[in-house]
Amino acid sequence: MLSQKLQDAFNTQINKELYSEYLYLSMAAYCYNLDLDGFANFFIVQTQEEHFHAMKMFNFVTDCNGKVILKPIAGPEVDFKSIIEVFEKTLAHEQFITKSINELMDLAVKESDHASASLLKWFVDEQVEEEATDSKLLSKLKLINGEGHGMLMLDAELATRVFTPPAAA
Ligand code: OFO
Repeated sequence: MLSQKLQDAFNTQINKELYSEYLYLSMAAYCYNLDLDGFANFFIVQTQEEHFHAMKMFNFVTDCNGKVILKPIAGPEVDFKSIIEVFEKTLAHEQFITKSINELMDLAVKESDHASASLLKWFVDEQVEEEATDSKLLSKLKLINGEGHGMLMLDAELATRVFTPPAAA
């Protein structure tokens, strides 16, 4: 049984995960408009991951006999200056999500809610991976200055990304 405080915090986090899905869909659209279909594919896969994150929390709240309360999803940014800016914003967004997950974990620990803490451990680990992926891509983009032959190689590499739901999910 979730406390009211934890239930509210999970519902807020579900909204943030769904907003993340929406933000990355907007970034995918931007990449398609530049004919960078591989980069677009990277963000489409990211939307699938974010949807998975939201549903993982959705299922947890309902399994705990809690009430999922879906809030309005804000409109994401639609105009970007460059692909480098897109990845700067992606990394900044993931850092914001990491902070949010950590605060949720702090609350679960404070309330000695072991089930919530166990679920959130998965998200803590996932955020390390997400930030590392975005940070590496941003570094590569800066190395090639977001242009030229390097961009085509990176685009081809990102075209191969596929969404693989974690086995235990
Ligand atoms: Fe991109 O992260 Fe969800 O949680």
